[in-house]
Amino acid sequence: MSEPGKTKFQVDLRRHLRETGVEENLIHLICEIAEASKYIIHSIRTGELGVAGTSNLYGEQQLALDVLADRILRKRLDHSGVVANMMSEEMDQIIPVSPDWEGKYSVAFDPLDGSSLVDVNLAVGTIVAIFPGYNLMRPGREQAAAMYILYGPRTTLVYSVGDGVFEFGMNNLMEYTLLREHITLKPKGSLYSPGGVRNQYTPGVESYVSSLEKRGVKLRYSGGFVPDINQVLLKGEGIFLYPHLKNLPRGKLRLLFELSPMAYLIEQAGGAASDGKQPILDLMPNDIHERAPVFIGCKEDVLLAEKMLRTHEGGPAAQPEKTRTVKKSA
Ligand code: AFP
Repeated sequence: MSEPGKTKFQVDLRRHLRETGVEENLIHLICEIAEASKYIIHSIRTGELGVAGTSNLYGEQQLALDVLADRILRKRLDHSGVVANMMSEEMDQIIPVSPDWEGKYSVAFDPLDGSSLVDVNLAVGTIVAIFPGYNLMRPGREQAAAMYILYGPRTTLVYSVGDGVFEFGMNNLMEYTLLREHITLKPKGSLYSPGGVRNQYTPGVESYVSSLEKRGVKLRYSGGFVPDINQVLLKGEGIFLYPHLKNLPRGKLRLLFELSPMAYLIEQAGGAASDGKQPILDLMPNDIHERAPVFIGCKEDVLLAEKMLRTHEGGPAAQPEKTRTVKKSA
């Protein structure tokens, strides 16, 4: 990871996006989301922690902060002028914004992932998937961009538009300035974040986690997807898993606005993200709130998980690397 020079270090988000040739509407969208984060920070620091009284479609009590963060982002996206459709974890349907979708983007977001951690003062985040055009129900590989904002001891923003992963930090003027560029993961890590309750692990997952422990890999798990993924990304190593469980066969995390954006960022950093059988980014969502198991982080650690699940739980054998037959030109 190259340490940016002094001038690069002072580059703010909009200037960086311009200088890297990102399309104008996408620049505007990413910057609008960055702006919204300032109001979300304010609501976290000062907001009521009480329950909003409403509940989302999972029957979970919506914390006032969840609802507030959702409203802040929806309003920003609504008025941005560059959004066709949007979808939030807190909503039960896709929200149309503009029928004229040409040159616009559709956004799926988790406004405040891990919100239940705020009242114990742990880090939380906003996760955003950005697709070109009007259609959100497509594999994550088709994203135009993915980003997250981490509200921790420092507020940081990580994004990719498909040309590497970049981290920005919020300075005392509440501007995001460049901290790291082209963040990359090692092939194998020495930390793991095992989600779910251990006695609900299936045989394949149990043997995988035991193999990590035998290897002396350190356990690091905060209960927040954003800080836990951020740790893997910025330490340049590690694996996060929230697997299929005996009591949760599809795992816990949502494909559209949690797994797809994070898988996009981790793959851009040279890592991998799988549901245990295939890349997360190749999954076609059938339902807006579809969940999927996830193994995400260093590529070798993810491939080992897939191998152990095949051994212990069956499933499609690994396809031999297709040898490309080059047609001889006539
Ligand atoms: P909440 O948004 O309901 O707090 O859940 C957070 C989360 O979806 C994700 O951020 C964590 O990785 C995962 O749940 C933690 O789940 P467990 O509490 O079951 O470990």
